Amino acid sequence: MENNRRQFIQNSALMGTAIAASTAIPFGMSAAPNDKELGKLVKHELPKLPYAYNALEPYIDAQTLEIHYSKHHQGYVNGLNTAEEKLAQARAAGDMSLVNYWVQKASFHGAGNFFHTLYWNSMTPNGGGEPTGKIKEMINKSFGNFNAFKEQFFAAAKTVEGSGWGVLAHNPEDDLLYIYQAEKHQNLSPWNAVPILCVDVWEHAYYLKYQNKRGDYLNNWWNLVNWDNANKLLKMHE
Ligand code: MN3
Repeated sequence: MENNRRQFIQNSALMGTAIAASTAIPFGMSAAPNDKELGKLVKHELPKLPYAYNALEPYIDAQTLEIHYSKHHQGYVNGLNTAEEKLAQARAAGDMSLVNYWVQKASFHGAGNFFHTLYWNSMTPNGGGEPTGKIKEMINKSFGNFNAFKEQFFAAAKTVEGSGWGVLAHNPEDDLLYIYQAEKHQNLSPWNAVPILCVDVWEHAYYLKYQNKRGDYLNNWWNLVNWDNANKLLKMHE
């Protein structure tokens, strides 16, 4: 992947948008591959957490946040780096079964890295309350009102089967917001919609404090929602 494209995608994840810069060759034209650039890897790094480990107390405890960020998210970053390195080696060796294996690993860890970055930015110690501005307008347009949205988002996040995410995404085709479930990180993803808010419902996100009570964690999570970030991401799509 080209350096500036990777940087863009990294920045996009930081800003919480999945729109990838199109560096593709226009349809019908052939690319002259630059051999020196092929397979050139740039290491992903764990993005900085935008607040202290204890900043989301009492809703998310410091120990959960520290383990989640420094072990789990770091694990996805490491896994993505490994997968891309092994993928490049497998491609160079022409071993298609290994290529297939490492593409799956890169998808899993890449989506994990993306969603965790959006998750940290979907929360803030000064968050919660009702949305204002563009995101309020879009929620009303897409779901009727804030309470209806809240109910539907909660229901979607609570019922993700196994491990995954509750996701609010903007679909630029009809300019509406949609609620999605993502299983693991990469399954059930609608590729035409851009996530602007997400909540982690893997057990590692809440088990120490809430054990099996995912609904209690989700109820408290509303106190942390970073509506300013959602507004910022919506603005990028205008
Ligand atoms: Mn997680």
